[in-house]
Amino acid sequence: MTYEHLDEEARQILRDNDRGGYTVPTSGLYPYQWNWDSAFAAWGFSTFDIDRAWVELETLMASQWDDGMVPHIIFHRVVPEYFPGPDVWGAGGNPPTSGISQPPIAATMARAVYAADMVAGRPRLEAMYDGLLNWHRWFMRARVDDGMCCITHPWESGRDNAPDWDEGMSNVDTSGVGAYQRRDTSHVDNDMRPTKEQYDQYLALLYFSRDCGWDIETINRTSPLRIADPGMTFMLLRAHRDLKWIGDAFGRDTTEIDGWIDTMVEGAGRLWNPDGGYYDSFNMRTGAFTGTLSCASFYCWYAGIDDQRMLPHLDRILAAVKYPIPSYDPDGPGFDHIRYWRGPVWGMANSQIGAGLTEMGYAEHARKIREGTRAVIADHGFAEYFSPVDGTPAGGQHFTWTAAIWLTYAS
Ligand code: 2M8
Repeated sequence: MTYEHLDEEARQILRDNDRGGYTVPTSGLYPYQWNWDSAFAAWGFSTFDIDRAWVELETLMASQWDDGMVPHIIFHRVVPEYFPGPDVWGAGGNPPTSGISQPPIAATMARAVYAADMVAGRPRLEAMYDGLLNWHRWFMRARVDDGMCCITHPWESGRDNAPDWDEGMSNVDTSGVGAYQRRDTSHVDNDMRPTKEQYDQYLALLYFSRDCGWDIETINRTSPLRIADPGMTFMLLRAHRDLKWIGDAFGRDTTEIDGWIDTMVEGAGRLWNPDGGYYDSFNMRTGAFTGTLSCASFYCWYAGIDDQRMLPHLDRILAAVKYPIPSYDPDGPGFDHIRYWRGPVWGMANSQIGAGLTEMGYAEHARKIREGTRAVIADHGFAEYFSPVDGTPAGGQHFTWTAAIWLTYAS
């Protein structure tokens, strides 16, 4: 079966969501530049407009903070459709930005874009290297404890309302949050989004870090939330490996990155929950695993860790759902097939897990995931996410990263 019409639709989505130098995830619901969405967008653009692919990454890196952080949202043109906007974040910047980061996949995607443009792209990749290195250095200083990458806000993980954060978030004091007007639920059904209680917690945490003046040391010491996330850990480890590859290609000394890789391979091992028998999140404040098997648990292969112990979980889950891979274990107590990061399928996560499986030689598993990703998009369109049970398209439509991974991975 050919999907030429869908290839063209996917390209059109990227063009439609292009705001000139950066791509919004979808109009209305997410009207700004998001960090890891942009990296996926660059990968998608690399299949048909290589210059535009580089520009996407260059625009992202242009908003890097002096301390090395690359923010999770860049508010290029302030609009009323999204809350919380730059006034709430109070994090400064020109254009203004949020005060946290997001999964650092830009080095991985820069390498992928370069693979499509190895001659003309060489100086553009080289120009990006120092910024990426500084960002990774920031992560090692600000977020990595004992080799595990921690989040200080669920928004930093990209898996906003994953059950991983439930217990940690229940300790966040929301009494000072006050009244506010959410915008997301005016674009999307309530039952596909985080709850009001979770939004209160997101805001309370945001205010907490803002009141710390976004100072890393103060936040590290005092934030009520600090959870080591297998998703962030595996993606950062993967990105370190890709950054090292880039550095080596330009004859840079990559000894520092080698050290990070060693540290994080060890740290990743600490995220193995022996009771559950899977990679798990770990609450640094309580010293306990969160007991959550999620799509992030399957990122081990993507990080270059060949761990066969995760395969039985994958087999069980592949057999349990119509479309792989649910963002949270369908047998878990917090599973909800339609509510955002508590169960739905995310095509971009599949592309990462699938890449890891392919690289580790698990071709049959990789094939199933790719075919399932192709089927859910072909059957239900370019939605933000989908029910793993029946494919119901959910969240925003005409979605950038779904279009991007269609072009690069699923079609
Ligand atoms: C979602 O997160 C934003 C906050 O960052 C939101 O709900 O307002 C997440 O799915 C995140 O991973 C993603 O980058 C963002 C834009 O697609 O939306």
